Amino acid sequence: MLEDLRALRERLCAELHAITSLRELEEFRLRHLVRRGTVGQLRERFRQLPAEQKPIVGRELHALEATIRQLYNELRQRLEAQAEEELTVDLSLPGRRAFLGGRHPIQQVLDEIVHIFTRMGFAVAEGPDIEDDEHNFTALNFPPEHPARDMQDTFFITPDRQILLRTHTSPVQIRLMRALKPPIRAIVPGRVYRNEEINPRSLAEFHQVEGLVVDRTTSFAELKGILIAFAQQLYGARTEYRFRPSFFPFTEPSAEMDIRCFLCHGAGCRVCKGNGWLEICGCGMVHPAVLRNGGVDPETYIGFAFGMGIERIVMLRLGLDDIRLLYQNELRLLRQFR
Ligand code: 2NM
Repeated sequence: MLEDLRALRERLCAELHAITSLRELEEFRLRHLVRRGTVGQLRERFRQLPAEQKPIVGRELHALEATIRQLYNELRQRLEAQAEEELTVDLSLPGRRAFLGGRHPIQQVLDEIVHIFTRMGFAVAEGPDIEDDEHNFTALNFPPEHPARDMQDTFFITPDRQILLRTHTSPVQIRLMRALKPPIRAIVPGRVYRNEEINPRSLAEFHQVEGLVVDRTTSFAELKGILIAFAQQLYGARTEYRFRPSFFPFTEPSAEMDIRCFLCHGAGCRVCKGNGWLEICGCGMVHPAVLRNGGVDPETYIGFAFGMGIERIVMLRLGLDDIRLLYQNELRLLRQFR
């Protein structure tokens, strides 16, 4: 039996040596280390030995069992530690990129316009969205019965129609003239409100940038020069333009600036509605009555002003055919224009 025990020790050691998983190790335990297993059967044989053989064989059997159990326990600890390591995070894997968002297309165009004008020496001014009739209409030379003062066009806040949501950023220009001594050279970006039907081309809330220059010596020629420089920076250095006579209550004379349609280059298309030109900006020399209402002497000072809608520029640039797309916070759209 001593020979058998030595052979068995060799075999079990070799088996343990070949084991690489906890599953195989458990199979080893069930095969050899339980009462009905190999070791259990050896004990059974040991009991039936003649008494004089028992001391020697007993010592050998005990040594075999102790050795195998120790090897078994060491291997088990090692495999368990290894399994745990496999479950933990692999820090060397690349991370998942976070979506950081970005500036809204309207804000991007606003920022770009503000940048072009600040490089030409303009300051940036802002004012309240809630205004009174005096700043929004009266001081700007709108007559009492002007259609803009109609409920259909303006959101009034008080029943007497004295407090309202500004319909343009021009009331800020009145505030500027009253607060500052000329020369004044400022642009006013901001949100404006009009009681309009909501459809693919118009919303009741939108954005404008207006500009105001007041100085002793300025001119319609300087107004044109500034708007041409602006248009060629925003739309491209070779952009063609034209000025057409127009009318606004707060400027005289007044004009509208058009640029060549960049889609059809004048041939006529869907974007320019067939006439080859895109209307981008209104402008004019500030009416003497408006200068006076702003506390500026029209005998000493000359002013010019201009204004443009931002959403229209964004739509032309991005090729959108529905203004409402800009206000749906639709990430599939916004992600394309970061
Ligand atoms: C426009 C077109 C023409 C304008 C006039 C003034 C003010 F206050 F100085 F009189 N601010 N903005 C103006 C002139 C705005 O927007 C289409």
